[in-house]
Amino acid sequence: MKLFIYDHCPYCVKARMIFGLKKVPFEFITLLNDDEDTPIKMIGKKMVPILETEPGQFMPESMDIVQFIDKKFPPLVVVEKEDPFLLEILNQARSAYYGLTMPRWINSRMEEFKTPSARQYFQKKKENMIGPFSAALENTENFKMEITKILQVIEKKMKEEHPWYLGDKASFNDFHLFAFLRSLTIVKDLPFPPKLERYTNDCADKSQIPLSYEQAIE
Ligand SMILES: N[C@@H](CCC(=O)N[C@@H](CS)C(=O)NCC(=O)O)C(=O)O
Repeated sequence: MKLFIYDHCPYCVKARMIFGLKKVPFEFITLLNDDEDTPIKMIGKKMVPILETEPGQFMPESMDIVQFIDKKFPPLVVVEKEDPFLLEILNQARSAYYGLTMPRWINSRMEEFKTPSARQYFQKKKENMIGPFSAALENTENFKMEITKILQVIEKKMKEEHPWYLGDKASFNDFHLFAFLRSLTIVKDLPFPPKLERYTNDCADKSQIPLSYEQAIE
């Protein structure tokens, strides 16, 4: 099976995670960020992740992909539960989260940004959403403070002895939370509280998705 992704994309992280957790072999293909034709031909819009379930058959939507792969390769490993509190917290983090990550992603070594036109495409599109990247970079310290507070709130919800957000089994929460945390590893000097740091490293190992610490940007 082929999974079409961008490396930075948190939704793609959710889809990649289930393959890693279940050790299901797959090929992932990183599209250039300004390649509109490939995804539009597959699913009618420019959006990833996209899973090619059979040759010529395409499935969009990260959490649909998670459920599809979990069911296709038993036993089930994911509890289909979401904590409304976590969803709310992640939602509150949105502007600081994108303000920190988006202007850094285009300067990373991620494959979807390897051409100047791919970087320009992303910048133009996302600046319409969050405003100028230069202003976001200037606001780094404030965004970091906001995210730090949010990480501390999440840290309090994490139980030391449990590997997953809800306990012993992975749930939808872990897909949302790990995708969020992995994105933030592109930000240099944004320390995670200890339980969350262990959780992030564990999820990365278990799902075989590299973090971005090595290419973190100030
Ligand atoms: N609901 C979708 C959202 C996917 C999504 O928003 N993907 C972003 C990348 S993170 C995308 O492809 N946006 C189009 C673009 O960036 O041009 C899912 O969960 O898969």
